[in-house]
Amino acid sequence: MPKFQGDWRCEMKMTLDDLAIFGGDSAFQEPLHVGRPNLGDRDLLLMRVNDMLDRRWLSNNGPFVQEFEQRISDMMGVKNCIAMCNGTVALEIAIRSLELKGEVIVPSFTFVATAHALQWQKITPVFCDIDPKTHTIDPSCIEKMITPRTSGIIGVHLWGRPCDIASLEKIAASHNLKLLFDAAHGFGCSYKNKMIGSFGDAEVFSFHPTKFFNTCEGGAIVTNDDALADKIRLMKNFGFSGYDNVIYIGTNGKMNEFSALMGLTNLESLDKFIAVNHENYKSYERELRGLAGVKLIVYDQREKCNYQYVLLEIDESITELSRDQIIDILRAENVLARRYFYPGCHKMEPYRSHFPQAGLVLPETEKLAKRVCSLPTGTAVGPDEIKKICRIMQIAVTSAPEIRERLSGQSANKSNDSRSRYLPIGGLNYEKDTISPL
Ligand code: T4K
Repeated sequence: MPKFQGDWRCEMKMTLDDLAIFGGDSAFQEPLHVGRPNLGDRDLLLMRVNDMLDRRWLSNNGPFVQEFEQRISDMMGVKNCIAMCNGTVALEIAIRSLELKGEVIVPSFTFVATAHALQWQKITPVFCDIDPKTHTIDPSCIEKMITPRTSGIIGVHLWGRPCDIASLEKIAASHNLKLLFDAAHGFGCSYKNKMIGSFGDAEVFSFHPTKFFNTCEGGAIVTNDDALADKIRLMKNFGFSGYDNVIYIGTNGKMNEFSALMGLTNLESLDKFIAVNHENYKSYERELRGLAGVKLIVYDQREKCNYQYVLLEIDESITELSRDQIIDILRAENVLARRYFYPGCHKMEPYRSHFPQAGLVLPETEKLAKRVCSLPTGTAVGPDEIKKICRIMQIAVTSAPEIRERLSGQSANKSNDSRSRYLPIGGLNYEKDTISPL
């Protein structure tokens, strides 16, 4: 049985038999999730809750929402912020207010909400490949996808790393297309030293609990276009312009007062959240350095960054273990690593039925979707947990041939047993649960 050298504490795993997937105790008693919410000062939060209750003003452009919108505008250096009930509805309203129609070019490598926000309004998402270096939409692939039906481009600042905004602006201007950014991951990040939030015709944030900054549920559209902002304000409130006067078709996209006060409170701790994320990122970088076939994504040190995603690219041809095998090993240890954003929107319904050949023009998306693995970070983990997680990865990768052999023995033995013994941790059957049709 191989032994492993290095600096580990007493609970550190040392041999293959220590791995939970082969019968050892799980490294963590409680699951370590990707996307645990960052929470600000509880006393301040409760004081604001009391204010809200005293005022009995719970929604409909209340004082906390107004204060929240002003704070975000000031932070981003953008003229208008319209707070919303979540990022998906914010995307839908942004798309509608920009009068996008026909076809819109989007990356397939994103959370499915980006594509759904279009499809929901009977607009065809045309999936574009990504630049493998940045994971964001590849501007050099866009022009050949433009048709007479194309009305816009949506770039996604994935993992908080900005798109190649300058190139996208150039393409949009030369083809008279609208440019919208899904900035769900981009809160607190910058591009060329300007905060994300003021680019394109509009940008959309998500403030979901899994995001670096949350308002329970929430989102916002930010834009420097005053006329567009007026339209968005109407649309998110049924089209009401004063009592009894509806001047536009609208929906209910309003943020409520609790979300806004949660946001105001969390905003006061942003620097702390970033510092923790950054320290965690540096710990992962240190602990994984030199591990062949495992690459941690890099953030541009010249820019502001929220370090919310500790994302690995696993090159199976070097690790000799697939990304999924490594995730299985981690999950057995209660480290609930995720495959964001496998398998790519084009392989989810309804898109895979609409465009069964889409993969042919998405080679980088398909390659990356098989490699990514997102690890826990945020205020719920620290250096000790990270050391343990990385130790598990080291054992896995340095003993790949033996692990593969044991895993294939296990799956042979499992043929009479419908569920793996470590599945109850997440209960996830990847292929079945993640791409089952509607
Ligand atoms: N565009 C992009 C690029 C996005 O990433 C998203 C959302 C959107 C648009 C749409 O914005 P929203 O409409 O959501 O505001 C999650 C989120 O539901 C989703 O908001 C997010 N992206 C996406 C990346 O992740 P799941 O399926 O991973 O969520 P779930 O329930 O598995 O939670 C993830 C982990 O977080 C779990 O391991 C547990 C932990 N967690 C979660 C919640 C909700 C907590 O510890 N506490 C919590 O309250 O989709």
